[in-house]
Amino acid sequence: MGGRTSILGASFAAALAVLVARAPSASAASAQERIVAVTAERFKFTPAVIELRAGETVVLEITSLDRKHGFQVPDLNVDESIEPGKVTRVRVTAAKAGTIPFHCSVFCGSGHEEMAGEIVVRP
Ligand SMILES: [Cu+2]
Repeated sequence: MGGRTSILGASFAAALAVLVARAPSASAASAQERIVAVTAERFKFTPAVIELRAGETVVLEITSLDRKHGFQVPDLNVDESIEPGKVTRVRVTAAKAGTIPFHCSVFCGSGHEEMAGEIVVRP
């Protein structure tokens, strides 16, 4: 319904030609897109390693178990706030194999600096 999907071309890392489209919060994944549920809590993401195959599109459905966090993927120009009680969807399509780090971008306490993970793209 009037969904506006912005495509962010991300060629920041030369080895990783990756496209990310932020899914509007109202739009669910389409049939062929795999959904990966991700939780954020002090001071970790679960799963901390998100695996996908090159060329595959996944929709991350991120929820907080406690307080406000952030989901930032600098290489993909993604920085979403993760509000308690809401599902934040981030659509990721990875064209090439590689490792893409992500971390919490909202200070959430003494373990905030360790709140991080990786998207691992298999060939
Ligand atoms: Cu946090």
